[in-house]
Amino acid sequence: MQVKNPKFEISAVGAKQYPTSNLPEIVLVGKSNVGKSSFINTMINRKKLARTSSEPGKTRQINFYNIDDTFYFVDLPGYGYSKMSKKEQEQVGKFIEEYLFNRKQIELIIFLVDIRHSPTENDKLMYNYIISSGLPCIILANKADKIAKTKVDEEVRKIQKQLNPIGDIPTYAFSSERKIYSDKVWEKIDNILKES
Ligand SMILES: Nc1nc2c(ncn2[C@@H]2O[C@H](COP(=O)(O)OP(=O)(O)O)[C@@H](O)[C@H]2O)c(=O)[nH]1
Ligand SMILES: [Mg+2]
Repeated sequence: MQVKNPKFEISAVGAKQYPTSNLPEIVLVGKSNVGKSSFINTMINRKKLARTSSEPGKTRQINFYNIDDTFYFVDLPGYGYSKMSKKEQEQVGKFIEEYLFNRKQIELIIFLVDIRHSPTENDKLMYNYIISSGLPCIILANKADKIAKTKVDEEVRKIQKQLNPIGDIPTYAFSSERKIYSDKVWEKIDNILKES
């Protein structure tokens, strides 16, 4: 897809503020700082439409980006930010789960993990929650530019083995710094949108 006019639509702090249109939603899920907002910017070729931060854990809202009135990229708050109090972490967790559980127009979850590390306990909990809700999902091993090119495939396989040993969830490398990885993801999104 050639994105022409992506727009930030709303930063929702509760379900009442979600967009009322029925456009399909493609949702970024992953821990704080894994690169959810950067993913959106890279895919739509805008440096700063989605707010990225070097200070992890800032986002407590659900941000909706309207992509050419065709679908939304939905940027969820990150989980597992250790500087947030337990109570805050619980509140964020509930907000995420309520959205994922109730929102009917979710067509795809893009689950981001860091290619350099094994998935955390929180990653596993979140991934299992998504799979048990029956939501369609792909896994992206992000920040692939941070490791040697020759290691990328092997690390992607390792991450898939850890999260998805049956091997039925598409798992790809990604990097917000390197365009080459985004083609596969666009292909997947285009297919999903055709079917929705
Ligand atoms: N090298 C590299 N850095 C990245 C990549 N994606 C995100 N980052 C950096 O990681 C930090 C957190 O990114 P952000 O998109 O705000 O993460 P979010 O909290 O998941 O939304 C920022 O400093 C980004 O520049 C990537 O693919 N490669
Ligand atoms: Mg973010």
